[in-house]
Amino acid sequence: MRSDTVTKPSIEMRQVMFEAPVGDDVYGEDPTINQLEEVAAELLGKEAGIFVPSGTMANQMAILAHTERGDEVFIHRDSHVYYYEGGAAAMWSGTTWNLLQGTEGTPSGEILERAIRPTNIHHPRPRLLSLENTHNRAGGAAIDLARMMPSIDVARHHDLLTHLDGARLFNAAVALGISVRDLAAPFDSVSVCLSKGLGAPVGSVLVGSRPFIDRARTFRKWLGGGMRQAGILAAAGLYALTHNVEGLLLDHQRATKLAVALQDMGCQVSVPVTPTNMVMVDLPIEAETMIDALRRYEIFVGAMGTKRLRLVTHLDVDDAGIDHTIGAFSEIYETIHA
Ligand code: TLP
Repeated sequence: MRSDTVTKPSIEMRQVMFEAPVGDDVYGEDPTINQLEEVAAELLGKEAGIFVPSGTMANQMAILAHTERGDEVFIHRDSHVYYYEGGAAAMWSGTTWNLLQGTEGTPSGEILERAIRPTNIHHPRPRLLSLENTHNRAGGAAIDLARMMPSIDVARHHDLLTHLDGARLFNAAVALGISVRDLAAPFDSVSVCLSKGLGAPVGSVLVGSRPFIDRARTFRKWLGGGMRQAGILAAAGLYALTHNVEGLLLDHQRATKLAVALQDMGCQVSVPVTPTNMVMVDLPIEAETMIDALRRYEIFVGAMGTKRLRLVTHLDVDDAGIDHTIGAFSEIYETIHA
């Protein structure tokens, strides 16, 4: 339960990977990659898509393709792009970053409005707003359009472009009961991951307008992300998009069952407005101590702060796994309180 990135490809997924027609994608000749890029773009309501090895690379390419050196990027201080990607997008693009606040990783229109300075030789050119859905550090919070739109409207008013880190956009769509296409609609570009809850071993897709994707393709090459017969991987992504979206609901239900059981035994669980497949637990002890204790039960979880744990449900966590985790927490908490 460290992450939904740990899923192993199923036998059926491996079978389609085995059978995938392939070619050299740097020449644009891999039929399976071409198909995945078309399917993803269509699904997300954009003109074109590009297959990349990771969500991190997709976000870096988006920021590179939207900006010029010296431009200003507006982003929440808890966003994955800022917090967990080594500062890479700022480093490659030479942009300056304005870090925003806001509940569940989402700045309000007012917060963004206050952060944008007037056009003036002293200020960088305000250029890009980057948001995230679901929001990882906000505990997998799915953010509906009503909460996304105020800052997007402000961004548009100031001629800013918009990017969405939609690593788990399918989780958001399932939790909110709205299509990924609708959630993606207000954004100029969207990155989605196939290798998280959707269960593919590798891969993300970045979508946007045709000229934007053409430009992003150059940056993928720069970053070393031009792969060759990677249709084997794209086949897993296509399988994931066809077979593994509906099942996300089960992951969410299991996360809720876990959250409720932990709350009932007195654990401090922080629950987002619209939760998905993550459970954040604030502990009375150091997270590392709890991680070691859970490891003895063969339960693997990660820290999201010195005293905060993150547990993530996914395809490879079943009901028995949830029950086992609840039992382990109960025993460990008894010893803490003894
Ligand atoms: N997140 C990972 C870790 O890096 C924290 C995880 O286990 O959750 N955007 C978001 C919102 C993400 O959560 C992640 C991965 C990425 C981008 C990056 O994806 P990859 O790992 O494919 O580069």
